[in-house]
Amino acid sequence: MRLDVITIFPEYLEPLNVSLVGKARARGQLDVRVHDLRAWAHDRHHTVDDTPYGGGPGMVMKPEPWGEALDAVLASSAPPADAGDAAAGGSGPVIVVPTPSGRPFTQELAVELAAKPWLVFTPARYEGIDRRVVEEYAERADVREVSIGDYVLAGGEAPVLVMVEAIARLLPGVLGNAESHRDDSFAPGAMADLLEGPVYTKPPEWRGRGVPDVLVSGHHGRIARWRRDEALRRTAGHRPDLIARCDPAAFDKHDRATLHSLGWSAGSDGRFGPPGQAVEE
Ligand code: 6GU
Repeated sequence: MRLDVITIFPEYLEPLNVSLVGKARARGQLDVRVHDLRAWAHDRHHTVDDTPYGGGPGMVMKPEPWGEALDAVLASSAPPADAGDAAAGGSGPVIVVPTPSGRPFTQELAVELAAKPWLVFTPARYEGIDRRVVEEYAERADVREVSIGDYVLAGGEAPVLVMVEAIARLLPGVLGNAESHRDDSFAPGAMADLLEGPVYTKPPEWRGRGVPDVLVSGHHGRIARWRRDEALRRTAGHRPDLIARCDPAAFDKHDRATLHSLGWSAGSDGRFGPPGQAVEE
């Protein structure tokens, strides 16, 4: 997979040389190219921002440097002769525009993007990029405006690090153990969208604290059941919205008993609701 990142802070992307992503690069599984946006700003001060039309606080990133940068990066790989139209899902890159006003970055989107051959990230600073840039490239490429969560960061570089790590670990051969992401929290279909419960390793006693007996019992069935109950407990506590959203058919008899023991009950549509939520008669 090829990844291009266009930024005014190339050094912010240094962590892409470390750990899982760094190793994937060293092995040739990832071709990462970080570009300095200011290389395409031609005035003496390499200006990339200007005041917003309509007034208001902050600055807006000028369209010209982004246009030249994206033209150069997109032209740096000639599509195969039989390539379809990029906007229609051909061989061109997916352009990922990090912005707090984008669609949520989810595990589902990570899986979708991990299947693409080429991603171009355009992390912005200031109040964002002149709107015409997204409009222009949406005519030539698959452009996704994406947010990593409901909080505001000073720029899109940290979100790029987050998204690249989530995507890279899904690439074949990057994680090592092919089983490793089957049980991920949020892995489609895995533990039916439950959070993962607690984990333990040696020593068997640490500062007077033991390990749940079931985990050293050797009973694989009981261990699987315990893990599922812990996942239900954790999810009910930290992300009640995920339980409420679950298809009731995803819960077996024991799941129902566990949820009931946590004070959850099924409504008229069969979906589980949290303790204290009125259940219609
Ligand atoms: Cl993608 N960018 C910025 N600046 N803030 C964010 C974000 C992105 N996602 C959540 N907050």
